Amino acid sequence: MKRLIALYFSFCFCLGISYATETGLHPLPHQVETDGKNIPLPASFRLIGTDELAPNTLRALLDCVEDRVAAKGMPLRVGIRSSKHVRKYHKQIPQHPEGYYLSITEKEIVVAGYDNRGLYYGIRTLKQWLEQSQAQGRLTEVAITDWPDIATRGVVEGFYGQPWSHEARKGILDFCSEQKLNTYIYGPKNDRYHSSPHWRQPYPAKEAEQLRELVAYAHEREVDFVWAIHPGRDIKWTTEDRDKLVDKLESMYHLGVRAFAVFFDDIKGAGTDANKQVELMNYLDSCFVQTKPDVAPLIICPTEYNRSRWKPETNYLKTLGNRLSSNIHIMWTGDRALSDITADNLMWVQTLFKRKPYIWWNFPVTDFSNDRLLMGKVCGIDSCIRTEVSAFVSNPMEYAEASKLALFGVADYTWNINAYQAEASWEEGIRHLLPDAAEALACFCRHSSATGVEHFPREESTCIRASAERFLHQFEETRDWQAEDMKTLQNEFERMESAADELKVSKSNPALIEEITPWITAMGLWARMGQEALGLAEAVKARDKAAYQRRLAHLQVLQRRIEQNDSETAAGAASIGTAVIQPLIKTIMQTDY
Ligand code: LTM
Repeated sequence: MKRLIALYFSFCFCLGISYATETGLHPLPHQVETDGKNIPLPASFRLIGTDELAPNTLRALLDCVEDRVAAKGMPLRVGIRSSKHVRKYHKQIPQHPEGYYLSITEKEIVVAGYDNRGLYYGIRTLKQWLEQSQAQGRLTEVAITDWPDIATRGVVEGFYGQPWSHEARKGILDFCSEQKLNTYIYGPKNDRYHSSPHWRQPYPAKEAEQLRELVAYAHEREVDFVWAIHPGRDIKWTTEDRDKLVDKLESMYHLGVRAFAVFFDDIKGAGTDANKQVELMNYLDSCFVQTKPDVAPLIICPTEYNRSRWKPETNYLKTLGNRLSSNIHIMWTGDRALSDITADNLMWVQTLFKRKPYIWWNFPVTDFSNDRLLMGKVCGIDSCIRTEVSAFVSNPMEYAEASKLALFGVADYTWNINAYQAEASWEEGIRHLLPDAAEALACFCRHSSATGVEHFPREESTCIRASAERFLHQFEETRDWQAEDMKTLQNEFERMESAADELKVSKSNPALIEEITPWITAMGLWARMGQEALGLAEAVKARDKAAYQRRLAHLQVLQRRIEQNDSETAAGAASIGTAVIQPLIKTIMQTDY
């Protein structure tokens, strides 16, 4: 008899990451049924239904079976709900856009999508299942019924600072496709053709060609590419500027773009006029979007894009809510720019917007302090987003590879909210990002997750926080401590030092290691500082002046090396361990002998 697999999760232990979901599939599917029966791994597949497949789906299928297609072999039947090839499975297909049914038995493999994208995602899941089976040397019978909780989910490249490179964007689109994120919004603030001064002009030939390639690349991977314009810094509310904006959108349409957004965030002056913004948006809707059958509904990022920016006296948000065409989406970041997404806030804004907000979540973005890497868990998003938002996109760091850890969590959460377990998803994301040194990366991430922003705190170094606090308190009061706390701290500093070494020689994701090398170096140095600082405390306790001076001198050398590493980092510094580790070490160093 079949049993429904419960998706089990482990808790994260400071000592390392282990376990994850029982299925190993990500994002977590909604229903996985298996009797645990193993069947032989097929050497080849006989494909049925390929005559009706959309090109992207066929490409995904061929990528999944690689060179194992043959006239004889395991039947692999594919189709969308209207296809004759999967008629028998019609009842099993979930009635959700982008949903799919996947079944593996000894007789045949079936992937049946509600629609094209559902079928594409089903094939993606099959690929994961087959890869896992290959690694384990056995294939297990299974039936998966699956669909996304949030219809529109993905990434908004909307940060200040160095925009992502063309290659980094392609990597993000690959990642979105694998993790079933269906939206990528292009809107880097420092692209002068997205914002001022050049938003009125078409892209120069080279950039235009790259964007054309990127749009096609996204399309092939079933990711909707949205191009955003940010005209509000110097827009004039004239027919001339309006026509220039339409011309620019038209030029992007010719590059293949079929979805558009207009951002009015972070501007002052004339551009902030709600009535003028509405008139422009409604004009774009009726005279551009509605005249093209293949263009998606518009998106606006308002000037008052969170509750702390709300000025009731201006009636700005009310005007948008009342006057914007009902099919235009309105973006929203929550209570503040950097914010959890709470039920209260979503209910509140809906009454003004007269529609569900399109969430722009500012995590893991670090443009407000890009000396940090936010490598912590995805948390703080109320589960009511399942019904109360029209979309959910996350604004990442300028470090594309490192951002994938948070995006992995966003993909997991927005796909299957009930099953989401922040810690387990974070662990799995780490394994996905750096399989050959996952434990070392977990150690790194544990100490690199504080935002430094009081109203948007994120946990850091939780595995030593209590010991560090107790240690400091007792040390300051009595020049003594509990042996257990000393041991915990020593162990963690040793682990950090060896994790830094391990990360530097890991091979499974060179792009990630290149991006985060300054922070890895910083972790290694702070780990050594930590060990020396504990030695300094011991010298104080033992009243050993010579040892104290030796330790202090070494700490000062290490401090200079950290400063040197900071000065060699493009961001100006590579900050790590800011919440617990640095305060601990600095306080010990400042203690009088
Ligand atoms: O969040 C929005 C709508 N605008 C800006 C972003 O461009 C920026 O990346 C984030 C984080 O600093 N904050 C904003 O206010």
